[in-house]
Amino acid sequence: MKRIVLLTGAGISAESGLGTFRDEGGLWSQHRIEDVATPEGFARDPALVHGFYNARRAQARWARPNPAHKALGRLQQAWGPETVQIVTQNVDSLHEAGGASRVWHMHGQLDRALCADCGHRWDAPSEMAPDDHCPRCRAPATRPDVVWFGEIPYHMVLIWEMLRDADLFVSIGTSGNVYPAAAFAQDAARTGAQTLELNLERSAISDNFDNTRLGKASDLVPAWVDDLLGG
Ligand code: BV8
Repeated sequence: MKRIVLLTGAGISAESGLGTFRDEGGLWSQHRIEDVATPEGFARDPALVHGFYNARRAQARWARPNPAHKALGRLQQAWGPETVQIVTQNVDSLHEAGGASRVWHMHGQLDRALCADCGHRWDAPSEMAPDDHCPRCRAPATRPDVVWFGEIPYHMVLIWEMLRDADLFVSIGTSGNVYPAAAFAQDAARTGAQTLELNLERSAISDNFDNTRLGKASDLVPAWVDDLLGG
């Protein structure tokens, strides 16, 4: 069985109603990255950043997995999480809701909270605020458990090992603007993986793939999974 590593981005959740970042009207057209997705922005105005993530957490609560999430869940259930590794840049939980049993959230998760003082993690409340206290150490140092620009993504050593051992790397719904995720196709190809991109339009990294298929994730991904599973 091939070892498949999948990387997903905001585009796989677009048809579930969650905004992407860099498309027309996307999140980065409504907010400056420096203000809401950096540690410096959080230090400057924690209420603004909590408000940004509270709004996304509320929106994500109503979102439902689309056929692309469900197809990847079907594939991971059929071939197992060791053979089908799902790495996502997304902080929503739609892969899990779509049936995936193991997902590596390299940029963290909306529904988790982190204490910047003691490192404790817990399920985030629907609304977080600057004067919340850590349930373990009681410090007023709580933050969303997401990876901001300038911070080190989660699970990187494991992800690079998976890319090294992959037979196939598939990128779905990402513009390829954010590193280190944007380099994963090259990382995997360096040690012999085939690479496939499934995206609505050509991305900043399309030239790094053996094949690129353009279209909506909810069309492309189920068709690709059905092909793999023999229809
Ligand atoms: C790090 C927080 C060191 C959570 C996010 C100069 C050069 C290279 C790199 C850098 C540089 N200067 C700084 C850096 C590093 C920096 C970076 O890459 N900056 C960029 C802007 C140049 N990266 C970092 O700081 C990272 N940390 O490098 O640490 C290190 C690394 C490894 C080991 C040790 C040390 C941390 C990056 C994490 C930042 N946090 N988010 C949150 O709020 O969500 S990033 C943010 O962008 C989200 O996580 C998002 O997932 C991610 C990527 O965006 P996409 O998912 O691709 O979304 P986008 O809107 O861009 O694109 C959507 C795509 O979907 C489009 O192509 C569209 O066509 C397509 N689409 C739309 N609809 C559909 C669709 N496709 C299919 N179907 C559809 N229906």
